[in-house]
Amino acid sequence: MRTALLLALCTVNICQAQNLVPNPDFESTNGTLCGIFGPNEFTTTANDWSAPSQGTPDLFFTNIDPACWNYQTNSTYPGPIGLKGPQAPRSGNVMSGIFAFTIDGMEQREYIQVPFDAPLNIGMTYVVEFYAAIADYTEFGTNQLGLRLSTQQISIGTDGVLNYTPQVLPNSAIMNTSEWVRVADTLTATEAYEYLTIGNFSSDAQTPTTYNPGYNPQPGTYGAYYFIDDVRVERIQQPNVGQIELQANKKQLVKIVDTMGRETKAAPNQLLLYIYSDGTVERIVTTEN
Ligand SMILES: [Ca+2]
Repeated sequence: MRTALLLALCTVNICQAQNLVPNPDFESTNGTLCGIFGPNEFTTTANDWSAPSQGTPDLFFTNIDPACWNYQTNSTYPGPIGLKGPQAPRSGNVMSGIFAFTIDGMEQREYIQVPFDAPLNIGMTYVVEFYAAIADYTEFGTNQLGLRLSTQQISIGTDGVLNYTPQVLPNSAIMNTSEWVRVADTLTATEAYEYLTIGNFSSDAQTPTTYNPGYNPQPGTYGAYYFIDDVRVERIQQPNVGQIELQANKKQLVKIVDTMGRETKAAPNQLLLYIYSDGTVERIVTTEN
């Protein structure tokens, strides 16, 4: 019976979880852009996403001229600005990249922000995740690359620190130059969040840095730079068996009929109609044997 009830509820809405982040993989863009991104260029190029500060996030493409600074994976751009290092997007042809930290004391940050397709439901549980890869040639890594959920857009008019507490942080400094690292948590929504922002929300003094052995000192390779791809906020399919049985127990089963209306007994692997004392009817196929 438990399996049957779960199946019945599954058909209503529990099994319809979906990623609430539009353009979660950065593949939807308003054309391509060759070069280092200036003010507003991330916002005008990445559909749905925006830069919430004067920091200038980048997009990296595999389908642009290899001589572009932001071509991946092996740009032939000669300088003078240093390359970040080769990294294939985790998905498709496009990924984002942000400074989580620049030069100690400068308090410079880059952030990316996106509105959800629909607000989170208070009390519901969600998986919240993004993938990050440290740029091979960057000077440092950090454990402060986080994700902030908010009910409203957050922004500042400088390239400084957004002073908020992120709900999601990595367990340790992200230092893996070859593999994408999943930064994720499972959260129960306490507010009807409508936005997420990714970046470092701590001051320079509160940002531990770990030296990256692959650091290639060039203009623009100082600090901590991370590639970002594949962002997800999705309600967890977690039928709460206790709750379901409680709901089911409020009403009494009157009878079970088959699709021809003949009263029958519960049986596996066929569609049966469960008729309850409150007039409701559940169409149920059990998988129990
Ligand atoms: Ca992608």
